[in-house]
Amino acid sequence: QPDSAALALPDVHELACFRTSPRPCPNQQLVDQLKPLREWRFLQHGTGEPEAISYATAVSVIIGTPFVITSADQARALPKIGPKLVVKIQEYIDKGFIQESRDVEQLERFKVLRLLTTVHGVGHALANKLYDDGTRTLDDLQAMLKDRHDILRYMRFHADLQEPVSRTEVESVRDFVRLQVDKVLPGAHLELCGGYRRGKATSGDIDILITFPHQDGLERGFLRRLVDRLVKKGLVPRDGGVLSLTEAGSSRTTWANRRASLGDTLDKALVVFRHPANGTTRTRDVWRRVDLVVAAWPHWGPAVLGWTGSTQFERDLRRHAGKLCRLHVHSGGIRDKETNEHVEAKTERDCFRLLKLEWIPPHLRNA
Ligand code: DGT
Ligand code: MG
Repeated sequence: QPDSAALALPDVHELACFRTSPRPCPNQQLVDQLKPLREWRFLQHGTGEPEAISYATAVSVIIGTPFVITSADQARALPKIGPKLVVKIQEYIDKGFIQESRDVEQLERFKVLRLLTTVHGVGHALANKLYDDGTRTLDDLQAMLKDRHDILRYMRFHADLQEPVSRTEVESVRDFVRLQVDKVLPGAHLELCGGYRRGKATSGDIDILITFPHQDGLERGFLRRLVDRLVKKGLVPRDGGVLSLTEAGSSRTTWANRRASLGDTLDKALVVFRHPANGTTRTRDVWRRVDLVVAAWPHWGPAVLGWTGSTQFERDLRRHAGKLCRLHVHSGGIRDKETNEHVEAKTERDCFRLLKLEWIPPHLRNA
């Protein structure tokens, strides 16, 4: 097997937290050709399944490859790239496109599953079942899911929520939220995370993290009060605007339980937000998806790190942390796997230091 040393090219690490992943990347056109194939696996198997993850991991390696791939040998020398993918890369090098990718995009099943999963609450499993039962359009979906009142109520926001959100609009929504945050409890710090923080030109939703700097405990109960206020002000519709509200403390009341929990320990509200037209060129208010996440100041670092993404970057980060550092990393904090104790990390840089990683700025985490 050829190795990259023999080809005099830099080694590409198998984990995204050791690579830089810019957008666009040097092999962007190849990556764009592979994206439908990656999505096809997500739609068939779900994002958590090995089939989908291994494909996403391979595409992510290509995103993190710092040179233009010009031969099958170069592709073979990369980690996580299997023989079938090497064949596709060769096809791309020869022809400039990948036929299977074009074919997949034309499949009715692909197009319909893609459409159905744009609806909040419809995952790959339900979408596949609906398709098998004959669902082809959003009208069909609403007819099939007559007893899912959450989904039916949500449909009136759906068209607006499909529009990509520009960076200026993301910032404008943040400013609206900030005004209300200050009314509930002054002194908060807001940070836009997700794709926006990674430099994406447009976002699917708006991820807003909130903390109270140099204070620990002030954030408890804050999110519910904020959401109540947003509803009262008409910025979040009372009827179906709060898609979910989870308070870490409510399900895990004792500190011991909270410490032992593996999942997300942050308070989080997924809402539909009314973005008022005033001050914009629009003539009407529009609906936007906003995730509001509240983190305690001592664990601000892992919260920002966890909500900045990309998903693949987070996945590889957790893998590295668990294997090499014996640490469990999640957006609620970093824990020592042996003692189960939380390790304080106020900033993202603290997290990188704890994980013995070189700093990677957010715009290079588009893995
Ligand atoms: P987008 O919104 O489609 O333009 O792209 P992103 O990259 O902003 O994706 P998004 O908003 O789904 O997620 C942003 C990051 O936050 C991503 O790395 C995963 C993380 N994240 C999303 N949902 C959750 C959650 O429920 N819990 C935790 N801990 N992290 C989440
Ligand atoms: Mg987002």
